[in-house]
Amino acid sequence: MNLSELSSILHDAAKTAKPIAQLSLSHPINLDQAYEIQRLLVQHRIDEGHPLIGIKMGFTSKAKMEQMGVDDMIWGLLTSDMLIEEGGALKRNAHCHPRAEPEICFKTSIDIDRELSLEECKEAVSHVAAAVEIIDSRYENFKFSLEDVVADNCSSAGMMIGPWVPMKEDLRDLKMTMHLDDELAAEGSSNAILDDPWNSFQAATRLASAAGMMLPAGSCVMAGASTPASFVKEGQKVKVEVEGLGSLILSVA
Ligand code: OOG
Ligand code: MG
Repeated sequence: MNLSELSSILHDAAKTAKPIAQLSLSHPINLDQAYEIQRLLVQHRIDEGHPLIGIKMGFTSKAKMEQMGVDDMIWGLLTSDMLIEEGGALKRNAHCHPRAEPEICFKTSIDIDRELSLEECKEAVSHVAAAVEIIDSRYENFKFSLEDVVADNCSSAGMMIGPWVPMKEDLRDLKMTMHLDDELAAEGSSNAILDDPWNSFQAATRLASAAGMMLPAGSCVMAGASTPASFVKEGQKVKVEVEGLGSLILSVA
Protein backbone atom coordinates (compact mmCIF):
# COMPACT_ATOMS: atom_id res chain seq x y z
CA MET A 1 0.00 0.00 0.00
CA ASN A 2 1.29 3.47 -0.81
CA LEU A 3 1.25 6.51 1.48
CA SER A 4 -1.86 7.93 -0.16
CA GLU A 5 -3.79 4.70 0.45
CA LEU A 6 -2.65 4.69 4.08
CA SER A 7 -3.90 8.28 4.48
CA SER A 8 -7.30 7.23 3.09
CA ILE A 9 -7.55 4.42 5.63
CA LEU A 10 -6.91 6.87 8.47
CA HIS A 11 -9.36 9.38 7.01
CA ASP A 12 -12.09 6.72 6.80
CA ALA A 13 -11.37 5.61 10.37
CA ALA A 14 -11.91 9.20 11.55
CA LYS A 15 -15.07 9.67 9.48
CA THR A 16 -16.67 6.40 10.55
CA ALA A 17 -15.32 6.57 14.13
CA LYS A 18 -14.03 3.02 13.76
CA PRO A 19 -10.51 2.54 15.09
CA ILE A 20 -7.98 0.56 13.04
CA ALA A 21 -4.89 -1.51 13.85
CA GLN A 22 -1.65 0.45 14.16
CA LEU A 23 -0.25 1.11 10.69
CA SER A 24 3.30 0.41 11.79
CA LEU A 25 2.43 -3.22 12.59
CA SER A 26 1.76 -3.99 8.93
CA HIS A 27 3.57 -1.10 7.19
CA PRO A 28 6.96 -0.10 8.57
CA ILE A 29 7.09 3.67 7.99
CA ASN A 30 9.73 6.18 8.96
CA LEU A 31 9.03 9.60 10.44
CA ASP A 32 9.32 11.44 7.10
CA GLN A 33 6.79 9.06 5.56
CA ALA A 34 4.55 9.53 8.60
CA TYR A 35 4.52 13.31 8.08
CA GLU A 36 3.77 12.77 4.39
CA ILE A 37 0.78 10.56 5.33
CA GLN A 38 -0.32 13.31 7.74
CA ARG A 39 -0.13 15.89 4.94
CA LEU A 40 -2.18 13.68 2.61
CA LEU A 41 -4.67 12.89 5.38
CA VAL A 42 -5.27 16.57 6.12
CA GLN A 43 -5.57 17.26 2.39
CA HIS A 44 -8.71 15.05 2.44
CA ARG A 45 -10.26 17.43 4.97
CA ILE A 46 -9.16 20.49 2.99
CA ASP A 47 -10.64 18.98 -0.20
CA GLU A 48 -13.90 18.44 1.69
CA GLY A 49 -14.08 22.19 2.38
CA HIS A 50 -12.33 22.52 5.74
CA PRO A 51 -9.29 24.80 5.39
CA LEU A 52 -6.26 24.90 7.66
CA ILE A 53 -6.64 27.16 10.68
CA GLY A 54 -3.34 26.47 12.41
CA ILE A 55 -1.05 23.89 13.90
CA LYS A 56 -0.64 22.02 17.15
CA MET A 57 2.32 20.81 19.09
CA GLY A 58 2.24 17.43 20.82
CA PHE A 59 4.25 15.70 23.52
CA THR A 60 5.71 18.99 24.71
CA SER A 61 5.39 17.84 28.33
CA LYS A 62 6.86 14.83 30.15
CA ALA A 63 3.39 14.00 31.51
CA LYS A 64 2.07 13.48 27.98
CA MET A 65 5.12 11.55 26.76
CA GLU A 66 4.90 9.21 29.73
CA GLN A 67 1.16 8.69 29.38
CA MET A 68 1.52 7.70 25.72
CA GLY A 69 4.91 5.96 25.89
CA VAL A 70 6.71 8.12 23.30
CA ASP A 71 9.83 10.22 23.53
CA ASP A 72 9.76 13.12 21.09
CA MET A 73 7.85 16.27 20.20
CA ILE A 74 5.45 16.08 17.25
CA TRP A 75 3.29 18.55 15.36
CA GLY A 76 0.01 18.33 13.51
CA LEU A 77 -2.38 20.38 11.40
CA LEU A 78 -5.67 21.93 12.53
CA THR A 79 -8.61 22.35 10.14
CA SER A 80 -11.77 24.43 10.48
CA ASP A 81 -14.04 21.44 11.09
CA MET A 82 -12.13 20.69 14.31
CA LEU A 83 -13.07 24.02 15.88
CA ILE A 84 -16.01 23.82 18.29
CA GLU A 85 -17.45 27.28 18.78
CA GLU A 86 -18.29 28.57 22.24
CA GLY A 87 -21.61 27.11 23.31
CA GLY A 88 -21.18 24.19 20.88
CA ALA A 89 -20.71 20.58 21.91
CA LEU A 90 -18.44 17.68 21.10
CA LYS A 91 -20.40 14.82 19.58
CA ARG A 92 -19.13 11.76 21.43
CA ASN A 93 -20.41 9.32 18.82
CA ALA A 94 -18.60 11.08 15.99
CA HIS A 95 -15.31 9.93 17.52
CA CYS A 96 -13.62 6.64 18.42
CA HIS A 97 -12.58 7.22 22.05
CA PRO A 98 -12.13 10.96 22.59
CA ARG A 99 -9.96 12.38 25.34
CA ALA A 100 -9.75 15.99 26.55
CA GLU A 101 -6.72 17.90 27.69
CA PRO A 102 -6.08 21.44 28.92
CA GLU A 103 -4.04 23.63 26.62
CA ILE A 104 -2.86 27.15 25.83
CA CYS A 105 -3.52 28.50 22.33
CA PHE A 106 -1.67 31.34 20.57
CA LYS A 107 -3.08 33.50 17.77
CA THR A 108 -0.52 34.79 15.28
CA SER A 109 -0.50 38.37 14.02
CA ILE A 110 1.90 38.07 11.08
CA ASP A 111 2.68 35.54 8.37
CA ILE A 112 5.43 33.20 9.61
CA ASP A 113 7.67 31.30 7.20
CA ARG A 114 10.87 30.88 9.19
CA GLU A 115 12.05 29.94 12.65
CA LEU A 116 11.59 32.94 14.92
CA SER A 117 13.70 33.86 17.92
CA LEU A 118 11.90 33.92 21.28
CA GLU A 119 11.79 37.74 21.14
CA GLU A 120 10.36 37.63 17.62
CA CYS A 121 7.74 35.10 18.73
CA LYS A 122 6.29 37.63 21.14
CA GLU A 123 5.93 40.13 18.29
CA ALA A 124 4.27 37.52 16.09
CA VAL A 125 1.41 36.75 18.50
CA SER A 126 -1.57 39.03 19.14
CA HIS A 127 -3.57 36.93 21.61
CA VAL A 128 -3.46 33.88 23.85
CA ALA A 129 -6.26 31.80 25.34
CA ALA A 130 -7.06 28.83 27.49
CA ALA A 131 -8.25 25.94 25.34
CA VAL A 132 -9.55 22.37 25.46
CA GLU A 133 -8.09 19.99 22.95
CA ILE A 134 -9.97 16.82 22.00
CA ILE A 135 -7.66 14.08 20.85
CA ASP A 136 -9.00 10.87 19.37
CA SER A 137 -6.51 8.32 18.18
CA ARG A 138 -7.76 6.43 15.16
CA TYR A 139 -5.85 3.40 16.46
CA GLU A 140 -7.38 0.66 18.57
CA ASN A 141 -6.92 1.10 22.32
CA PHE A 142 -5.34 4.55 21.75
CA LYS A 143 -1.99 2.76 21.27
CA PHE A 144 0.61 3.85 18.73
CA SER A 145 4.26 4.37 17.87
CA LEU A 146 5.58 7.89 17.23
CA GLU A 147 5.28 7.27 13.46
CA ASP A 148 1.70 5.99 13.85
CA VAL A 149 0.53 9.03 15.77
CA VAL A 150 2.24 11.49 13.41
CA ALA A 151 0.55 9.79 10.43
CA ASP A 152 -2.76 10.11 12.30
CA ASN A 153 -2.26 13.89 12.48
CA CYS A 154 -1.27 13.62 16.13
CA SER A 155 -4.74 12.38 17.15
CA SER A 156 -6.20 15.83 16.35
CA ALA A 157 -9.98 15.74 16.54
CA GLY A 158 -11.37 18.93 18.03
CA MET A 159 -10.72 22.01 20.04
CA MET A 160 -12.52 24.81 21.79
CA ILE A 161 -10.72 28.07 22.44
CA GLY A 162 -11.64 30.28 25.39
CA PRO A 163 -11.87 34.07 25.28
CA TRP A 164 -8.80 35.56 23.61
CA VAL A 165 -6.74 37.80 25.86
CA PRO A 166 -3.98 40.14 24.64
CA MET A 167 -0.57 38.49 24.26
CA LYS A 168 1.29 37.98 27.55
CA GLU A 169 5.09 37.97 27.56
CA ASP A 170 5.20 35.79 30.66
CA LEU A 171 3.30 32.53 30.46
CA ARG A 172 5.38 30.66 33.03
CA ASP A 173 4.06 29.24 36.28
CA LEU A 174 0.39 29.41 35.34
CA LYS A 175 -1.82 26.85 37.03
CA MET A 176 -3.79 24.77 34.53
CA THR A 177 -6.74 22.65 35.59
CA MET A 178 -9.35 20.50 33.90
CA HIS A 179 -12.59 19.42 35.56
CA LEU A 180 -14.93 16.75 34.22
CA ASP A 181 -18.24 17.85 35.71
CA ASP A 182 -17.28 18.67 39.31
CA GLU A 183 -14.30 16.36 39.48
CA LEU A 184 -10.73 17.58 39.12
CA ALA A 185 -9.34 15.44 36.27
CA ALA A 186 -6.00 17.13 35.64
CA GLU A 187 -3.87 19.76 37.28
CA GLY A 188 -0.50 21.09 36.14
CA SER A 189 1.67 24.08 35.55
CA SER A 190 2.35 25.82 32.24
CA ASN A 191 6.05 25.25 33.00
CA ALA A 192 5.46 21.59 32.16
CA ILE A 193 5.19 22.71 28.51
CA LEU A 194 8.90 22.79 27.53
CA ASP A 195 9.59 24.92 30.65
CA ASP A 196 7.68 27.79 29.06
CA PRO A 197 4.80 27.67 26.52
CA TRP A 198 6.68 30.24 24.42
CA ASN A 199 9.32 27.55 23.77
CA SER A 200 6.55 25.45 22.23
CA PHE A 201 5.47 28.33 20.00
CA GLN A 202 9.05 28.81 18.90
CA ALA A 203 9.39 25.09 18.15
CA ALA A 204 6.21 25.38 16.07
CA THR A 205 7.80 28.12 13.93
CA ARG A 206 10.87 25.92 13.46
CA LEU A 207 9.00 22.73 12.55
CA ALA A 208 6.42 24.37 10.29
CA SER A 209 8.97 26.43 8.36
CA ALA A 210 11.32 23.43 8.01
CA ALA A 211 8.39 21.59 6.38
CA GLY A 212 7.97 24.49 3.93
CA MET A 213 4.74 25.71 5.51
CA MET A 214 3.78 29.37 5.68
CA LEU A 215 1.67 30.02 8.74
CA PRO A 216 -0.62 32.93 7.85
CA ALA A 217 -1.51 35.75 10.26
CA GLY A 218 -4.53 34.79 12.35
CA SER A 219 -3.47 31.14 12.71
CA CYS A 220 -3.95 29.18 15.93
CA VAL A 221 -0.98 27.44 17.51
CA MET A 222 -1.76 24.96 20.30
CA ALA A 223 1.16 24.56 22.71
CA GLY A 224 0.49 20.98 23.81
CA ALA A 225 -0.96 19.65 27.04
CA SER A 226 0.78 20.04 30.39
CA THR A 227 -1.04 17.05 31.93
CA PRO A 228 -2.24 13.61 30.84
CA ALA A 229 -5.50 13.57 28.86
CA SER A 230 -8.81 12.12 30.16
CA PHE A 231 -11.50 10.13 28.35
CA VAL A 232 -14.79 12.02 28.08
CA LYS A 233 -18.34 10.65 28.17
CA GLU A 234 -21.63 11.78 26.74
CA GLY A 235 -23.36 14.26 29.03
CA GLN A 236 -20.15 15.50 30.65
CA LYS A 237 -18.97 19.07 30.90
CA VAL A 238 -15.26 19.71 30.47
CA LYS A 239 -14.00 22.87 32.14
CA VAL A 240 -10.48 24.12 31.55
CA GLU A 241 -9.00 27.00 33.47
CA VAL A 242 -5.60 28.60 32.97
CA GLU A 243 -4.48 31.06 35.60
CA GLY A 244 -4.47 34.58 34.19
CA LEU A 245 -6.01 33.53 30.86
CA GLY A 246 -9.50 32.52 31.90
CA SER A 247 -11.68 29.46 31.50
CA LEU A 248 -14.06 27.72 29.13
CA ILE A 249 -16.58 24.89 29.24
CA LEU A 250 -17.09 22.28 26.54
CA SER A 251 -20.18 20.05 26.63
CA VAL A 252 -20.05 16.46 25.42
CA ALA A 253 -23.28 15.49 23.65
C1 OOG B 1 -1.20 12.63 20.67
C2 OOG B 1 -1.48 14.09 20.78
C3 OOG B 1 -0.54 14.81 21.73
C4 OOG B 1 -0.39 16.89 23.19
O1 OOG B 1 -0.92 17.93 23.59
O2 OOG B 1 0.65 16.47 23.69
C5 OOG B 1 -1.05 16.16 22.09
C6 OOG B 1 -1.96 11.79 21.69
O3 OOG B 1 -1.71 11.92 22.89
O4 OOG B 1 -2.80 10.99 21.25
O5 OOG B 1 -2.01 16.66 21.56
MG1 MG C 1 -2.80 18.33 22.70
